[in-house]
Amino acid sequence: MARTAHIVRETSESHIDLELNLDGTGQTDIDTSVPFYNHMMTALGKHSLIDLKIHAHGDTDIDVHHTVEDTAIVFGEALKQALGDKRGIRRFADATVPLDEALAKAVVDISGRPYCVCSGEPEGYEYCMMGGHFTGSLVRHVMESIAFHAGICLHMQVLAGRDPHHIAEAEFKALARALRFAIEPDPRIEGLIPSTKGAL
Ligand SMILES: [Mn+2]
Repeated sequence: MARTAHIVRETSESHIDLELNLDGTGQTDIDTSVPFYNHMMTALGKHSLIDLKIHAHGDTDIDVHHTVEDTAIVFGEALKQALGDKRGIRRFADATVPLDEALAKAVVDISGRPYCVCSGEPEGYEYCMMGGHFTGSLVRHVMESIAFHAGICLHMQVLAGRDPHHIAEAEFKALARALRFAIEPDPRIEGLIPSTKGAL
């Protein structure tokens, strides 16, 4: 069965049209109207090997917050939908990714239980502005929104870093790499659900 999803979400604050294919090659078509976020979501698609199309716009004249958060919510929902009953996946994975001086580690469990723990951001990271419009605080907000709406457990640790752009990009790439392996079919358990409960 194709592991794909297409979700359109419209509110008074944003319009999100998102399509993904978990068994892709990392092809992306990302236009969220938020340049720095385009860069991050492109990296997420590229390094997770998820084909990802996102066309989003919203009330960015107020602040990019709504459009960024709502895009993350829809990405999480689409991930959950495309995973279906999670049959045959590896389920657990971790990845530690550097970007020059920055180093981020992501650990995921495609558990069906939403949880997110983020740690290690350097002092003041949340107030840093990237691309003139994207604050460091949004990185954790995006991670939480994805985890909660996908129904996955995500631990994100910033292990090192000074430049906020490097730190954010290492976090998105670490998530991408961890997701890539966690959602990948495990040939040793073909068709089985990787849980002693028999359901995820
Ligand atoms: Mn918010």
